[in-house]
Amino acid sequence: MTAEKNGLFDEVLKKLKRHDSWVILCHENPDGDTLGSAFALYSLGKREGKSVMIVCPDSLPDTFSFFPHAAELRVTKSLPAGEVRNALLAAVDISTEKRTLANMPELLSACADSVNIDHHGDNTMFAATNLVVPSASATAEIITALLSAYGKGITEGEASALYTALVTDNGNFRYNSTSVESHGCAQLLLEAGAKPTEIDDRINENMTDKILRLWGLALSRTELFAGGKCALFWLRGFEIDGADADSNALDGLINMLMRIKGVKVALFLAEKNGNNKLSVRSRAPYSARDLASRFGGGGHQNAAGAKISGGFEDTLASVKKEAEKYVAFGNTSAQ
Ligand SMILES: [Mn+2]
Repeated sequence: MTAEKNGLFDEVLKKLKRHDSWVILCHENPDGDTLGSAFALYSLGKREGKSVMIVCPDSLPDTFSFFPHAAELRVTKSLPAGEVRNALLAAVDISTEKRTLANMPELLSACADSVNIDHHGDNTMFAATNLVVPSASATAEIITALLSAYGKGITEGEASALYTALVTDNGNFRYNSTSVESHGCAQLLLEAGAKPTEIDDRINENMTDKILRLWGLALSRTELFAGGKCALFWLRGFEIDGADADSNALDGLINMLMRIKGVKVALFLAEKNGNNKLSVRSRAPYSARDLASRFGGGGHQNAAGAKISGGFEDTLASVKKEAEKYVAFGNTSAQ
């Protein structure tokens, strides 16, 4: 598996074995990958009798409440430095220290040691050891390899969490990140007891009618521009709140835009807590990451996002304008 070929794989494995205390971090607005990968690691730590903590700045979406030890997630925006003093800080699926606890600089210097386990190509390499494998379709591939190499097996609960993480990040093996290694990882997880149909029922066939109607509202606003290469829709904060949407209720919605024939760049603007969250998807030759970076964001080549402050209407107009320019001029700076 690719992850094992990374020169830092063994170093991370040694650090996990050496430290008796792990503080595992997830990213904000947590998705299946950060949570499934982190809970699998947390469960291994528990089995090994380590002192483990799993921390996320935002709460656990209901969909993932079947993960092992799900009720033990500590939801907080920051941690007292004293709580990490003797611990290995393990960041899971976090591309930048800005996407997790607010006092990361303090925690990184206070902790006994730190590892950063991730697959984002634009990872800022903020930890002491940065095991970043951009070819992995999910951080779950790296965590699965670590658990296998650790030598204590993978439980059925861990396999279910990791399989969820894997398929939510690679779109059920549809995205171009899907590789031989993704399927190799799935094989290991199925052998360890993961049940694809049960997991799919939990994560994809589990929507409330309110959320389905919210998706419908967004879909009804679909707008094509830039000669049909760009597609966009949007949702206001009160609409999202009115549907009791939690942080993953809108996951996958943007992909509906990519189903339109000829669309190369999809954009979804959602208002959240007075801020604007932009999601971007792309097909070659366009880069979602490049476009998101124009708004201070980042992510993967074909799936990225940005947080944009300012009024909703103005932000929507500037997103459209910037996307139009980007598609017209591509990666050149000719604007
Ligand atoms: Mn991921």
